[in-house]
Amino acid sequence: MQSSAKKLTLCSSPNIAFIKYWGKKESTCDEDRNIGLNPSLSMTLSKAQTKVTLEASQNFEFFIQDKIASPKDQEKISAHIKRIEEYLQKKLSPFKLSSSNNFPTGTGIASSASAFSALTCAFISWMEGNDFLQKALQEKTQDLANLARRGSGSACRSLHGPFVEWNDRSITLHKSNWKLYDTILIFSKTEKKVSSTDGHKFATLSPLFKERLTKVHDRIEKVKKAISEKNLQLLGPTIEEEALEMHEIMRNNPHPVEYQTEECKKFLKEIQKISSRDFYFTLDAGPNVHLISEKPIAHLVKMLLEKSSTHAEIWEDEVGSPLSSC
Ligand code: 2P0
Repeated sequence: MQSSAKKLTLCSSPNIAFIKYWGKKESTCDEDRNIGLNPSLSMTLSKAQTKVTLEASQNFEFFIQDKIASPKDQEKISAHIKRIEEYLQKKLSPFKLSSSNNFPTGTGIASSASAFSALTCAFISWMEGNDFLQKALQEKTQDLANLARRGSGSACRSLHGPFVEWNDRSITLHKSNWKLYDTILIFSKTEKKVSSTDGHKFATLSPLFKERLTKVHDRIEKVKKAISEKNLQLLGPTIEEEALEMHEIMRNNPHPVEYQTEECKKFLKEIQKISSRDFYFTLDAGPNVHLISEKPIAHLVKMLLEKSSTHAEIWEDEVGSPLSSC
């Protein structure tokens, strides 16, 4: 992180959920926004990043990917500024905000998580300085998680790493030096047709949703055990089951949504044919496949793409800590 009186730059990475936040509690006030109906657990990435720069200005100005933010995004950012002002009990002095991702946005790499994690930290640091922010991340962990969560639920898991569990209004950090890689196959860069916010609402309407809630607890325990034992053979099948179930809930729904493209489905079929694997897939709300492994596998992935006659851009990422230097 770099900062001076006039300018501050800060980066945060997305996270990939091993156990998904998909379906949220109803809320009647901002404090209750974006609370999952079940606990979730994710791995924070490191190479994909949202970079936020704040520079002193006469007025608040917001730019995303070098363009003036849309009215909808302006509204979301303004609401977040208000949350931070309420928390710090002071008005933020005006700034020009520039936010940019170094990875494709809205395609299944969770850009809202890294964006609202970065914004939360940047706004706090803008007013109180980096030392205050670093201390708050350690000593006011839950306060900051709840602020980020109100911007976008999954953002509370991007404030820390390497593995973060989120349950209702609190997060638990799972420290580990397990080196995991996430090789992301970008089958489509088209923005998804149904936003996550709508997807969350639809999820609870699926006839499969109630049963899912009975299974999540066991799965999360398996994932925690796998992390503590560095046991990929336990982690892998659990996260695959979880990802496939989430996509089934999306399809089997009064508002059916198919996030997977034909190429994505074809590729998934191809890898499921492999009898013993040392890499496992998970999916976000999009057509892109995240392959989790203990070593880099881009060379193998290229061969598998050829074998299944599918095409995808490859993004090689790995487990990381949050707020890494930009
Ligand atoms: C997750 N996703 O756990 C799940 C899996 C997508 C699929 O969290 O409405 O962008 O801003 O709270 O955090 C995407 O949902 O939704 C998400 P909001 P968010 O990562």
